[in-house]
Amino acid sequence: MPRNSITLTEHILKEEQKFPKASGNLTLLLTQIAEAGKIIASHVQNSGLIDIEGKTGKKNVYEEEVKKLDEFANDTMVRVLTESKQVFALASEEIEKPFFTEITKADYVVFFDPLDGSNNVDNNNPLGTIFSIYRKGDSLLQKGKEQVAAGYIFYGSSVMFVYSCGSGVNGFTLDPSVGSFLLSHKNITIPEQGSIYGVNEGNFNLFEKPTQEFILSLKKSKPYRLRWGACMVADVHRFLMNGGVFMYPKDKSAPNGKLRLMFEVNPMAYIITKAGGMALTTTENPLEINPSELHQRTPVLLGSPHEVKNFLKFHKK
Ligand code: FBP
Repeated sequence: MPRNSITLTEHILKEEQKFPKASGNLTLLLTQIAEAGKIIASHVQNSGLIDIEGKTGKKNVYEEEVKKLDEFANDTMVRVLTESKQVFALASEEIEKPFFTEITKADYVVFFDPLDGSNNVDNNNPLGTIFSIYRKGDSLLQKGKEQVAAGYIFYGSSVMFVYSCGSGVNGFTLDPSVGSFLLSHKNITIPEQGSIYGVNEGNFNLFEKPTQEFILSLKKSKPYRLRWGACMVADVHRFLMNGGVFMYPKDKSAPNGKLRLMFEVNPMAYIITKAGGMALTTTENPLEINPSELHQRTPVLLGSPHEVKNFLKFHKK
């Protein structure tokens, strides 16, 4: 295939040159995360052929069963981030406590969900890795708006690396014949309005009344259709590209929702807002939340401005 697209590394280096004082450390960190994504992708795509399916018999901090692929993805991210020498501390959704690398001169703190979409492991449905990068500060936990970069690797029909360093969102597709991520979706902008919505409708009867009324309003107004892949990376990528709204609201059994602020909601809200979309917890901007716990959960709704503003109207009535 003629290589008329620039590689991820070339793109990041070009972006870095816009900042004369840039040290190149963030470039190295991002390219290493992409390398980890390639390693995880190769195991995800061969998981039926190598002994990496099934459960480890262990439980994570949320008392969820840890799959072999979860553990492999986590170990890969920890190893690659540590070896990059750019990470002062790292925190994984799969590990209870943060890990300080003892590289005291390193500038960055990285939060990551090594394998998002655990319900899709072992049944060949989409999976992802989510990462969120902060400059180290006085506290490990910072507001999501302080992120210096965030993104995800999407293990779907193709493998994509989607990220932002604050000025625009760009998507790269892995060319397996070259082994590089090539620029395929330049400066992604979310449509102002969409025609799909994503939510686990199985929880409908547990949602707050305004949330139920919002969802019913989407069903009434043609042509909204429901799309739910049970993998935040895959679902949010769909809304980033096509417009519409992704929801994991609070409900009677989960008053703080299911998804984690530091590992899932902040990075995905960062991407969606840098692409011109909006994000809410229920009525607040998740990127403004002052985190109190590493593994805290938050309700989340994000996507096109039209739908997000409409949701807010139902909750402000
Ligand atoms: P994991 O971190 O355990 O994968 O849970 C997060 C997640 O899989 C999201 O990726 C997805 O949006 C959501 O849970 C699906 O939840 P449900 O199983 O209720 O549809």
